[in-house]
Amino acid sequence: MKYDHKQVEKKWQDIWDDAHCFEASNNSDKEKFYALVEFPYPSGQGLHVGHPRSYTALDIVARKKRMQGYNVLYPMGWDAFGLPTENYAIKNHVHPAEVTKQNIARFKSQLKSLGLSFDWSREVNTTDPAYYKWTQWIFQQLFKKGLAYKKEMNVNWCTSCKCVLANEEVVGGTCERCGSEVVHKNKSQWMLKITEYAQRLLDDLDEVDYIERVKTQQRNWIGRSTGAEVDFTTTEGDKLTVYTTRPDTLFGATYMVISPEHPAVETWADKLKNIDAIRVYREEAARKSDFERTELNKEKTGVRLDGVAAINPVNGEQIPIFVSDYVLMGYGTGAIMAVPAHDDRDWDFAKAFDLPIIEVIAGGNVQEAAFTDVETGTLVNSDFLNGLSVAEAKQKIIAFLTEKGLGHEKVNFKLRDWVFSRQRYWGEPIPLVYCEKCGWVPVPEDQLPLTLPNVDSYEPTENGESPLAKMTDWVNTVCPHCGAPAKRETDTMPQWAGSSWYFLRYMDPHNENALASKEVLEYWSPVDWYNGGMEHTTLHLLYSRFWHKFLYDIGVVPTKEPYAKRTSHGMILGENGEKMSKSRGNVVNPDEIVDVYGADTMRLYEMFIGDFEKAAPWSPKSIKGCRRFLERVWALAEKVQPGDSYSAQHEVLMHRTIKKVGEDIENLKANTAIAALMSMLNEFADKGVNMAEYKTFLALLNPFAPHITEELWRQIGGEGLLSVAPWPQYEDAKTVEDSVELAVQINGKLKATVKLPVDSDKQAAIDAALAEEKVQRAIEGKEVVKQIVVPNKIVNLVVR
Ligand code: ANZ
Ligand code: ZN
Repeated sequence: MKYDHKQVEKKWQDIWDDAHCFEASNNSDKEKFYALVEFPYPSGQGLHVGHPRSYTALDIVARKKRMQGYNVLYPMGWDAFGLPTENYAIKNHVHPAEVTKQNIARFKSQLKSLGLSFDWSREVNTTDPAYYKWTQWIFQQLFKKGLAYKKEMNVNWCTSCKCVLANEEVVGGTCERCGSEVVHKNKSQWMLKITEYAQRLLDDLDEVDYIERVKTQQRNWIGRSTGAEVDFTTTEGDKLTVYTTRPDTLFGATYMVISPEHPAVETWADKLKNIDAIRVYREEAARKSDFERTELNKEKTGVRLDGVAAINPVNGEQIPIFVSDYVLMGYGTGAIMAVPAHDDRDWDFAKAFDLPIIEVIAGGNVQEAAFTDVETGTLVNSDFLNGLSVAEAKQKIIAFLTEKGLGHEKVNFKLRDWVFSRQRYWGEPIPLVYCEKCGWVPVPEDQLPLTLPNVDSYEPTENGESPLAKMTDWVNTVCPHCGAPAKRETDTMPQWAGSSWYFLRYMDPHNENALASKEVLEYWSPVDWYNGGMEHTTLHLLYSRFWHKFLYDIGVVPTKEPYAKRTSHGMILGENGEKMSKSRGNVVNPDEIVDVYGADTMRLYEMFIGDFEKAAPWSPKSIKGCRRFLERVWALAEKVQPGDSYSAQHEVLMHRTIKKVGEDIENLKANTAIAALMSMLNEFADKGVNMAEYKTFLALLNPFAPHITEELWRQIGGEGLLSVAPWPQYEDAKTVEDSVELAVQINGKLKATVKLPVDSDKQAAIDAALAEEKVQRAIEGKEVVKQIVVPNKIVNLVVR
C-alpha cells in the first residue's frame, strides 16, 4: 500500500474529534499541564507558514505530556478586534463582525488540517460579547481602583490609521502596523497606570523561567534608574526641577534645557522676548517622534530663552535656559541640567551653541562613563566634592541637597502609562458613562456586556473622534448613579485588551458568572509553558503580566505571575532569507504544502528547519527530505518481525533514543530529536526491526507526525489510539553500550575488528587482537615491534 497522506490525515483528524481525545478536564486526578501559544489575529490573508512553527513546537510538548499521563490543556482562540478587519470592512462595505467570522472559519480549517491537538471545545473569541463582557469587567475594576484615568495628553497619532498609538506601537517614527508617519497630537485619552506596577513587574522577573533575552528586553523597557531631582531657582523667582542620574556632576552644569512642551514656557511667555520663535520651534518638534528627537547623533537644535535664566544651586552661578527637542516632556521632569563635559548630547549641543564646558570628573573614560554606568574617576572643580569617587560624590551631594531642601533622591522608570483608548469602531466599548454631575460612572455590572451598536459607517472621523460618536441613540443615556441625562464613552479599547487575560478564559470558557471560577483558576494556574514571538515582549507580555498582577491584588487569580515559563521562536523567512511578505513575492502558503506533502511532512519540516530560537529560511529541498523519511517509515511496516521485547542488537539504541527524544522535546530541540529518529530508522532498515521496537519508534515519532504514526499503529494492531498511548520508558543503565568494537590495524591498515567490554585495559585489547585469525595470518613470520592502543577504539600493531 502506498502512503496517501490525504486519506490518512483526514481520517485521523475525524477520529480524534469524535473521540474528544484532546479535550482537557477541569476535574481530574491527573497532574495538570497548561501549554499556551499566542492566539492569532485572524487576518484576511489566512495562516502564514510562520504561525505553525510556534503551534507545532508546543503541540509536540503537549502531545508528549498527554502520553506521559498529564491532564493537558492546549487551547486556541482568536484575537479578533483590530484595524485591518475594520479597514477591510470599510472598503468592502461588510460588517467587521462578518469579516471576522469568515476569517476565523478559514484560520480554523487551516489549523485543523495541521493536526494540532488543540482543545477546540474551549475556543475563545475576543470579539464575542460573552467574552468581552469580562474584558469590560476587568477594565471597570481597574477604574474603581483608580488605575484607569482620563488625561489630556500628547499622543502618537498615525496619520493613516487616524488613530492613537502606544509608544510600543511606534517603530522608528512610523506606525508599527501600516508604516505611515506618526505625529504628536494633544488628545484626551483613557490611560492605565501600568507604572504603578513597574517595580513589581521588574522584581518578579526573578521568579519566572523566561529565556534570558525576554527578561533583558523587559528590564530595559521598564528602564529603572536611580538619581535625584534637583531644584534650580530662576531669575523669575520660581523653581525649575530637573531629573538627573548624575547629581555628582552638578558643578559642571553650565546651562539647562527644557522640553519645548514644558509648561514653564507659557508661564514665562510675557517675560520672553523671543516667545514667537520658541512657539515656532515647539510646533516643529511636535511633528517629530520621540525616537527622532533623542537619536544620539542627530544635529542639535534649540532656542535660548531670552528674558529668563536659571541659577545653579551649588555655586549661585547664573546659567542660560534653552528649549530643545532632545529633552522629552514625558520623561523625568521634562527639564535637565546640562553637563556638556560628561554627556554626549549635552556636549554636542554646547559645541553647537558655543557654551562653556567644565570638566568635573578626572580620570577614566568619563565621556563613556555617562552612558555605560562605568562610573569611574575622581571629582574635580567641584568644591566640597573634590577628590571623591563618583559613588561617594553622589551620596554626599544627595545628602547636601536633601538637607538644604534643594532636592532629593529619586527613582525613575522609562515605562509610561498605557494609552488605552482608540477612536475606532472595532474594539470593546469602554463601559463608562459621563454625567455632568457625577463625572465618569461605570455601566452597572448587570448591564455588561455593553455591546457595540450596529452602525452604517465605521469610517474614522476626520477630527479623530470615534465613529461611535455619531450614534446619538447609543451615546445618549442616563447616569446610572443619579438618573440625569448622560453620555457614553465613545472611544473603544486598544487591540491589546482582549489578549491581556485570554489564557484565564480558556480555563473556564463558558462560565457566565465569572471570568473563570475560583476552583478552576486554582487548578490550572499558572500557565506552565507559554511560547510566543519576541515582538510581543514589551507589549502583550508586559501588559498581561500587569493585568494579572492587578487581578491577583483584587483576589481574582491565585498566582502573582501568569506564566511560569516563556520561550520564543525565530521567524521563518522566505527562500531568499528575507522576511516573507507579499511585496517581496516570497510568501509560502501552508495550504499548498499540506496539500502536496501532507501535514505530517509540514510539521516535521518546520521543526527540522533549524534551531527553534533562530530565524530560518524556507527550503523546498528539505521538505522533500522530510517527506521521504515518512515514506520510509511507512515502507518499514511491512518488514517488521515478531518480538515483544527489544532485541539485544537494538537494546541500547532503543533506550538511548527514548531518552534523547524526550529530553530534546523538553528543550525545544525538535530538530535534533528528529535527527535521532532518522538515524534510528536507518539502523532498522539495515539490521531489521521487531514489533516491540517498531511500536516504540512510532510512539516517539507520534508527537511530530501524529497522523501517519496513528495509522501505522492501527495497521500493526497497536492498542487504542497512539495519541493517548503511554510514552515509552527507558532505563538509564541501558542507554550505554557495555561492549565496544575496536579496530585492529597492522602497520596502520585495518585488518579486523574485536569486541571488548567498555574500558578494557591495554593488554586485554592486544590479547584479543592477537587471537584473531586474520591478524595471526597477517603477522605470520614477522616481528611485532610496537603495540599502540587507543582505548575503546584502536589496536595498532607495528610489524617488521
Ligand atoms: C545630568 C547628567 C550628566 C546626565 C551626565 C547624564 C550624564 P536615564 O539613565 O535614561 O534615566 N534626562 C533627564 N530627563 C530627560 C528628558 N526628559 N529628556 C532627555 N534627557 C533627559 O537618563 C537620565 C539622564 O538623561 C539624566 O541625567 C539627564 O541627563 C537626562 F554626565 O543629568 B543627566
Ligand atoms: Zn450622575
